[in-house]
This record gives sequence, C-alpha cells and structure tokens, in this order.
Amino acid sequence: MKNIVSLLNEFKKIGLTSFDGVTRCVYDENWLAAQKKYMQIASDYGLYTFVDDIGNVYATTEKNLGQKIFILSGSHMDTVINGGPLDGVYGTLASLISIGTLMKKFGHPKIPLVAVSFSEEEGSRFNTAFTGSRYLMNKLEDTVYGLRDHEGLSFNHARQNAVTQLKELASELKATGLIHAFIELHIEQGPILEKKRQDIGIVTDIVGQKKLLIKCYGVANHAGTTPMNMRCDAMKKAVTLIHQLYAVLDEFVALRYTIGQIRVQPNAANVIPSEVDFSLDLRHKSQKRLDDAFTAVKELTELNDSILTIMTDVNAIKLSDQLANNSALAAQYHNSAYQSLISGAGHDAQIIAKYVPTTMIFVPSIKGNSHSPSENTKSEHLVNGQLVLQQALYQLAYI
Ligand code: HGY
Ligand code: MN
Ligand code: MN
Repeated sequence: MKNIVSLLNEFKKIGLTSFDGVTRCVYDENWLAAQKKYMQIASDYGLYTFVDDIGNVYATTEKNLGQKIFILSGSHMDTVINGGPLDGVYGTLASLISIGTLMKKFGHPKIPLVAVSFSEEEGSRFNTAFTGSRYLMNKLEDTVYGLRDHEGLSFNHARQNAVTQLKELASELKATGLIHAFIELHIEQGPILEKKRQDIGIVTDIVGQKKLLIKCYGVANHAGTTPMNMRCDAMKKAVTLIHQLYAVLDEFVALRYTIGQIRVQPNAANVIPSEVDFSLDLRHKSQKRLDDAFTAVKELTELNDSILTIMTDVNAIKLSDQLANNSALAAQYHNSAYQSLISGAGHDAQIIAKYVPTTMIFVPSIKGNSHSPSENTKSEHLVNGQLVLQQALYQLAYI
C-alpha cells in the first residue's frame, strides 16, 4: 500500500490549478473524483465504505455498524480556492491508512474504527462552512440546502447529483451508534511547532469563529454625468465602514479579523456601485471577547445603515484532556517531540467536540504557511504524524 506522502502527491493532482494550488469545492467534479479515489483506497485495505446523504464518505472495520459505538477519525476533502495540498486531505488520508493498516495487522478492533472524509469544511463554494460534520452531528439547518453558489446552482441540486454517483459505489451509512471518540490529524497551519522544533502538536482548544457577510447599498448611476453630491455610492459606504471596523477591532487584544472577500454590483468601472458586500472573519480563543467584538461590529454596521448576516458561528471550545493524554502516549511511543497548543484555525473537530470527546493532533507547517500553494510540511513529519495517529487509535480501539 502507498504511504501518506505518495498518496498526497496523487490527491494534489485532483483540482490542481494553474497557480500550482488545489481547488476542490464540495460536489464539483474534482471533489467527486477525490471521494471516489478515497473509496477505492478504502476497499483496497479491505474496509467497508459507506456514504451519507450530505456526501461524507466513511471507511469502517465493520460491515454493519448498526448500534455499535465506534471511534471516528478523519478530516475534510474540500479545499479553499487555490489552496494547499495538505489542509484537510492529510488527516483524511492518514486516518484511512491508519485504520486500514491496523485492520491488516491486528484484525477487528475491540471498538470499531471508522475513517471519515467529510464532504465540506471550508465554505469555499456555498456561503456556509462545516456542513459535513454539522450534518453528522444532526446540526445542519435546512436553509443550507437552498444556498446558491456564484453560478446560481443550489446546494441541494449539486449535492443530489454528486451523492447519487457516490451511492452507486457504496451503501448508505447505517451508523446510528454512538461516537465514542473523534481524533482529527491536521497540519498546524501556523508557525509555532516549526519555531519550537516540535514534531507533534496536541491541541487543547480551538478558537471561536464568526464568519459574517456585510452588505452596503447604493444606487447605480452614470459615473460621468452624476454630480458627486447627487450620488448614493455603495463603495463609499463600504470603504467608510471598513475603515471604522479596522480602527475599532484593532482595540481587541488577541482578536484575529480578516476581510478576505469583497463583491461589487454591477462591478463596472463606469457605474456607481449599487451594492457592495464583504466578508468579515472574526476569531478569538475567548468566547466572551469574540462576542464583544461581534457586538462592536453589529453597532458599526447599524450606524452605517448596512446589513449584517452571520454565515458561520462556531464557539471556542476546549478539547478532551483524556484523549490528549492518549495522543501524548502515542507521540512518546514514536519518540516524537511534542507540545500542547491552541488552534487558530477552525476544524471539523470543533463541531464534533460539542457532543463527543474529541482531540486533534498537529504536524508542523513549513513557515506556518497555509490556505495557499506554498502550504507544505516535511515528509518525515507527515509520515510521523500518521504513525502517531495510528498508535493513538490502536491504544483506544485494541487495548
Ligand atoms: O478557516 C479555517 O480556519 C479553516 O481552514 N476552515
Ligand atoms: Mn482550511
Ligand atoms: Mn482544514
């Protein structure tokens, strides 16, 4: 069987962009090809594959999970636009390899093991995130199915088309049992582990995250004939508001905020904008500080007669100490230098951790880069991370 590094090189080609990045948006043809390849690798390991209605793909040691409790490990298969080759897919493939290898070496575990390739975490295509893990936790609101991508295609239409094709290859997930524990292996996507020369990071907390959409309205009109004092310019409103947001949010210590997306209607050089909407991504390890920052944003948007919509809202969360200790034992077993840390990135683990004992294991990111083609991790760290995950799962499921 191929090791994690060669598999990652193969998956990088699925959605490779002309800028040497990777774009796999949920339900698009690259995403479908990647999920199908995942299923093929699962059956090569002799695992049983299942699909659920949102497009999460599972590979298990049991033909029929039924009501059994099980240990889940995995991550997401989608990427950001022109993202890196590791975010999500590293943990997705590493859990598959780990569970497939444990099954081959030791047979059926005492507690069934399930690898999962979550359908979507990034929110790159439809304006909402974590849909795969939220669906699994039965916390996906119905309004998601009506969301449309920038070509106007609905989430539900894209989902039905893609999931039907996956279901032809695998049966319906029958797992109504309880998830005993969830482990997600992921690249750190930050500079800490590399700087501290650690091989492994054991995540204690994940920051809270609010992804907002703010819309400013104006009146489209001619750029040449409309006098400046007769304009209702949506861009001027947006720039004024953005300037105020930067000034106010800079006052919140340890808050990370990003305006990463801006859209103009009708987006023509000689037309006064009628609408400008922009994203605002707020993150903080303290839920209270995150909520305070959100209150400040709300006040400013009201003062600037703009419309604020919450697209994603996930709380800061503490992960399981017990599972963290299990990961530490696995890191020691593999003579890995390790430390605890907080995750500044959002993960499926923070959705699941609200309901299930959950832990995350990180490997270092070179120069801390992520969400871009320069995202990279040393091969020895990728291999070691997969072995530590495999040991952590062995300790939970076989001993
Ligand atoms: O945005 C995040 O932190 C994650 O990569 N979705
Ligand atoms: Mn990401
Ligand atoms: Mn990720």
